Amino acid sequence: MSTREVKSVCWCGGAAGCHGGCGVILKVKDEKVVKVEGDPEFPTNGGRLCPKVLALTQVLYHKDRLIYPLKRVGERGENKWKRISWSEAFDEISGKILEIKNKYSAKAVAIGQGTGRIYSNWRARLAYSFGTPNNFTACYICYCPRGSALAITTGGFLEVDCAQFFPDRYDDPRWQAPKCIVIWANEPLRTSPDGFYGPWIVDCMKRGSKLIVVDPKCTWLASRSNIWLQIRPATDDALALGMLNIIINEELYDKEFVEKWTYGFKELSERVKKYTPDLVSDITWVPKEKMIEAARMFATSKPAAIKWGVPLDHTSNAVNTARAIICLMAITGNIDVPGGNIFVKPSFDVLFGERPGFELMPRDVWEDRLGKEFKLTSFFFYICHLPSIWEAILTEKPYPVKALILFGSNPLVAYANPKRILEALKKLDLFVAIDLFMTPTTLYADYILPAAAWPEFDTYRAWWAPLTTINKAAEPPAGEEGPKSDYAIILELGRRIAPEHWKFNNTAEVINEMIKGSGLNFEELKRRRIVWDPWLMEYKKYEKGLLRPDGKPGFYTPTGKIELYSTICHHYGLDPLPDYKEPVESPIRTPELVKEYPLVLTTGDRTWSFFHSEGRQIPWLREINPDPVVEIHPETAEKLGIKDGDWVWIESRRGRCKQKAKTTPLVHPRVVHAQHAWWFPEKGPENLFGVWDSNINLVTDISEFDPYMGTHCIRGLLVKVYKA
Ligand SMILES: Nc1nc2c(c(=O)[nH]1)N[C@H]1C(S)=C(S)[C@@H](COP(=O)(O)OP(=O)(O)OC[C@H]3O[C@@H](n4cnc5c(=O)[nH]c(N)nc54)[C@H](O)[C@@H]3O)O[C@H]1N2
Ligand SMILES: Nc1nc2c(c(=O)[nH]1)N[C@H]1C(S)=C(S)[C@@H](COP(=O)(O)OP(=O)(O)OC[C@H]3O[C@@H](n4cnc5c(=O)[nH]c(N)nc54)[C@H](O)[C@@H]3O)O[C@H]1N2
Ligand SMILES: [Mo]
Repeated sequence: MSTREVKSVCWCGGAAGCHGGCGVILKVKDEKVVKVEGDPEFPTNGGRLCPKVLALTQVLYHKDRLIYPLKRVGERGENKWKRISWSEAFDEISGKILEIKNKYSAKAVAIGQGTGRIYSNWRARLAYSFGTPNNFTACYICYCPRGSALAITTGGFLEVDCAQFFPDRYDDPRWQAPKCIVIWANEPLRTSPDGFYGPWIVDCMKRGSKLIVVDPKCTWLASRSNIWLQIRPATDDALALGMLNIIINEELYDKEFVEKWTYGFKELSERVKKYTPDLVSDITWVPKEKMIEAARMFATSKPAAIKWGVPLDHTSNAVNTARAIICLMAITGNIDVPGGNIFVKPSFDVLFGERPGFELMPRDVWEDRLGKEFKLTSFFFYICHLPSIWEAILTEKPYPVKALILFGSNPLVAYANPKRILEALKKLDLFVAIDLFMTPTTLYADYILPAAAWPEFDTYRAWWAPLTTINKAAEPPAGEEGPKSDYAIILELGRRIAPEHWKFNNTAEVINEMIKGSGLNFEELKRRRIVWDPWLMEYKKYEKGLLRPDGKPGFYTPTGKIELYSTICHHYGLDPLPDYKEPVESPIRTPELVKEYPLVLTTGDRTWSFFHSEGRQIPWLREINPDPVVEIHPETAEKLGIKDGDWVWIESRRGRCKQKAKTTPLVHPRVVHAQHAWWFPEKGPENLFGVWDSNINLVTDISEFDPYMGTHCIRGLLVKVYKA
């Protein structure tokens, strides 16, 4: 048979879960994908692809891929399974869920996932429609803190304007390249996070954008920046407040914008007074002169934009850090202007319309979600607080949680304090995992349902992007009996556990319902391939009445202005102004620990080849990054008697793990960068796939929570490193 081509857009279920949305051409032969190429005509990536997508065929047809539904027959973790049919699986699982609901309540069933994925909204709808407020995602430590800070401060979401919403991109006359881009705690080239395709930054540099990079490491972008601020991990809050101090003192802010469109400037000015360049330099290790230079350059280059990253969410002061950075965008008048930080949303609101189902959730039940004390989990994302679930399982406080329905997540490697998480998994009455591969986490499930990968089903994408279709190119292995899309799994479970809300005959009907805001059905959309939302092409939407449901000019906040002083926080009794807090242990907060633990740890800088814990069994990807790597400065290594390539222990007060030292002058002499989410498929289930060997989350902290959001420090902690 000849080879046919299917044009599509890649996403998760196949080692490339990042959120960029690249156009691809899939070559299909005998109902199998045999090759993937970048689509040169697709406006997002223009033909470029990363190694994770290029390895697609090794993922789809890997010998270890889960093919059939499995039911546990041995002890938890013993790896003894029985193959069952899909209908047995759905009936047994839903029967048990309903039993638990009857015995306890719907709250005793937690339904959630890891990072944001293709099916996020349907999956959340499953939880709401069933009646449990315990809808969780990794989002509580990823984007949600920054997103909620945006929501309460500006009423919407902001992203750097790289002409991504114009069909003719950089050639559109309405667009202007940012004169300055601050890359703050982000490595977009490797990560393309949150609907943003990282290489656009390089496209802008070619069009004149100058860079300021805030990163403890000299990244590729830092090495090409005008100013690189080599910050101590987890002190970004202090730096942002210090830059606000300089910009306000030197009167470099946009007076007209501040006057007309912001609320609480006076209070903010008072708050940042104490964050003098000298103090902030002592806190952050950033030389005072460089900080002043960066503040001046950012404030006087117009337009300027800030591209931020997830390390900002990884402290116990995440929301305030984000709010301080949003204040920088706002007081310099860079909001929603060409080349600034522009308002974004899913095209045609296809994700935020009626369908996601929060309206199905009774308010009093919602108010009883786990971790309800973290008020900002209830803005836009409507999630509960994941660490509170583990505690509720173990302590039955404030009420018991007996069942966990877990889509696409590997908590035993991805989250802090994993040994406690394991105790929680073992205590469940029902644990269902939906995944493509057996992992340390799925090993403890009662049922494992095999998920299809993105080339194996039809769906769509609209995350801060034009509306596009993701097109089925091939059957999953084993056809009908084999993996099903998460959509199909959700629909089948929904039909059984919340039938009144899942009256769809098939997934195609649900998709049409979800995209109806575009005025198209899936088949029409597929023919168009890409549909641009005119709302996303407008600038200064706040002047045009495009941001508020009442159609009035202004922002969708209680005061109608950008709230530098947050009335919502005030209402909740939380500090309405951003402030600084040291990480839970640090040279400043716990100086007594420095003697034993002299180095500052940051974790999780993304690699080219892996998406979190995925890809370790994929030959092409593992070849690029065969071992877990901790980066350490050559002088520090020498003092510790460590040579490049040595296995070393990284140890905090909480635990230790082993990684391979890579000496590099690109990191700060007092900072080490450790990779996260390591496990070793080749070590086998009998050794729990080596889940405790190199797992940096044995070292990270969960003892102190951000009062707004419940984040905690997985960066900026104190450690010692020694030869193993
Ligand atoms: N290849 C790949 N891509 C991914 C992912 C993946 O696992 N692999 N994961 C996806 C997900 S879910 C996310 S959230 C995003 C995250 O993607 P990013 O936001 O880019 O986050 P990181 O790669 O963790 O870190 C970015 C940079 O922050 C620096 N850094 C570390 N600690 C600090 C700090 O305390 N302060 C400052 N200023 N800088 C710091 C690091 O040196 C690194 O250069 O990537 C997404 N894309
Ligand atoms: N120390 C430290 N820890 C961190 C971070 C850090 O920087 N440092 N980063 C944190 C962040 S930002 C995040 S988002 C979390 C991520 O945490 P998780 O989302 O829990 O981590 P993943 O490894 O992405 O888990 C993914 C599992 O989902 C499966 N999967 C992939 N695609 C699909 C799909 O389409 N359907 C289904 N059903 N399964 C799928 C994969 O096979 C894999 O087993 O980790 C966090 N953990
Ligand atoms: Mo993330």
